[in-house]
Amino acid sequence: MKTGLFISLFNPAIALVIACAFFVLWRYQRQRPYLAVLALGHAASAVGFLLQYFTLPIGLPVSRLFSVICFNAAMLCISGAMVASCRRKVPYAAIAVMGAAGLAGFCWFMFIVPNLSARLLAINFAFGGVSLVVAAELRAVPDKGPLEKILFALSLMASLNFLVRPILIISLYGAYTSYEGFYDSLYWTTAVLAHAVVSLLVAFTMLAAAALDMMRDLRVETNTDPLSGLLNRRGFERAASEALSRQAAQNLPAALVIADLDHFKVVNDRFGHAIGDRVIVAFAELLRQAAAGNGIAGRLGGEEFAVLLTASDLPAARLFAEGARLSLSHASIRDVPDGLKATASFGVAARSGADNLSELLHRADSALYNAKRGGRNCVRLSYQRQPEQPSSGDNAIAASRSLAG
Ligand code: GH3
Ligand code: MG
Ligand code: MG
Repeated sequence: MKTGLFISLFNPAIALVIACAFFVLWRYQRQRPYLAVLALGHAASAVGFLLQYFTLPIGLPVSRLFSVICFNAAMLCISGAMVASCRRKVPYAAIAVMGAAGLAGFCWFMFIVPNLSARLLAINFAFGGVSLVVAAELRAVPDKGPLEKILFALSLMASLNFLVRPILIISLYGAYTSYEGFYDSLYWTTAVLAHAVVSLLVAFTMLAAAALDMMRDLRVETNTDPLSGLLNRRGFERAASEALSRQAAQNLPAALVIADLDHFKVVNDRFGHAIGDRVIVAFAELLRQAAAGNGIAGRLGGEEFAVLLTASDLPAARLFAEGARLSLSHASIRDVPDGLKATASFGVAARSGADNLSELLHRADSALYNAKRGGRNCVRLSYQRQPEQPSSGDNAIAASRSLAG
C-alpha cells in the first residue's frame, strides 16, 4: 500500500470515529442539536476524503466535485457547531457565500479551465475565509472560558492551514497539473496530516465543551425545584451561604425572609393537589420577581419559601415581606377558583455579627412560628442585639430573642 493511500485512509477513519462519538452523545442529549450537526459534519468529511481516493463510476471530475461538496458540508456543520456551542449566532450567510464561492471556483477550474492548483487554491481560500469568520465570531464571545479560547486559537490555526500552507507549497514546489502522483505529493501529505491534527483538536475541545455544558446543566438541575423553577433547599443554601459570606466580608447588611403558605393542607383537601400546585407556582413567581436584583429566592420544601435579601436590614426586609404578603393575599391566580384566597405567614431575621445561614434560618423560623401563632397572614421579626465591640478579654456574646413584632 502506498504511503499516500495509508495516510488518506487515516482521515476518514478518524472522522468516522468522531462522527460516531458525537452521534452517540447526541442520542443521549437531544436538547443539544449541535452534537448531531458535529456528527453529520464529520461523517461528511469522511465521505469527502474517501471520494478523493475512490473514484465513482460517474467519472473522476464528478467524484471530485462530490468530494468537495462533502468538504463544504463538513466545514459548514463543524464551523456552525463551534460557534453555536459558544452560544453565538451562526453566521450562516457568510459561511454559505464563501463555501459557494469556493465551489464555483472549483467547478470553473475543473470543467471550464482545468487547473488543479487553481482548484486547490479556490477551495482552500474559501475554507480559510470560513475559518476567519468563525475566529471573528469566537473572538466576540464575552467572558471567554478556556475552551472558548482554545476554539478561537484552533480556528486561527485552521485559517493559517488553509490560507498559508497551499500558497507556500505551490510557490516552493511548483503548480500541480494533474492527479498523477498528487496523492503522494508534499501538498496532499501535509493537507491530510494538518487536517487530522486540527480536526482531532477541534473534536476533543468540542467533546470537552459538551461535557462541561452537561455538567453545568446537571448542576442547575440538582439545585432547582422542578415545580416552581426556584432554587431548591440545597441550591438556596449554597447560594445564600456564599452571598452571606460576601456581605459579611464587606460589612454589609443581609436579611432572611421565610414564608409559609397558610392552611395549605386545607387548600389541597378542598380544591385538590393540582390547584395547590398552582398556588405554589404563583407564590414562587411573586417571590422571584420581588427578589429579582436584590435577593435570592428558594423553595425550601413543601409550601415553605425563603428569600435572602442582600444589602437589606431588618426594616427593609420587613417591608419586602409585607409587600409579598399583601401581593399574595390580593392576587387572583390564574385557573384557581375565586373562593380560594391564598395567604402566607412570614418570619424575618437580619444578619447580626457573623451569623451564618443556619443561625439566620433558625431565627427567621422562630419568627415564622410566631406569625403562625399570631393568627397567620402576617409578618413577624426576629430581633437580635448587635454584638458588642469586642474589648480585651471580653467575648462578645450575641443574645438572641424572637419577638412578636
Ligand atoms: P400552616 O398554616 O400551619 O402552615 O398549615 P399548613 O396546612 O399549611 O401546614 P401543614 O404543614 O400541616 O401542611 C402542609 C401541606 O402542604 C401538606 C402538604 O400536602 C402540602 N404540600 C406540600 N408540598 C406540596 C406540593 O408540592 N404541592 C401541593 N399541592 N401541596 C403540597
Ligand atoms: Mg403551611
Ligand atoms: Mg409548612
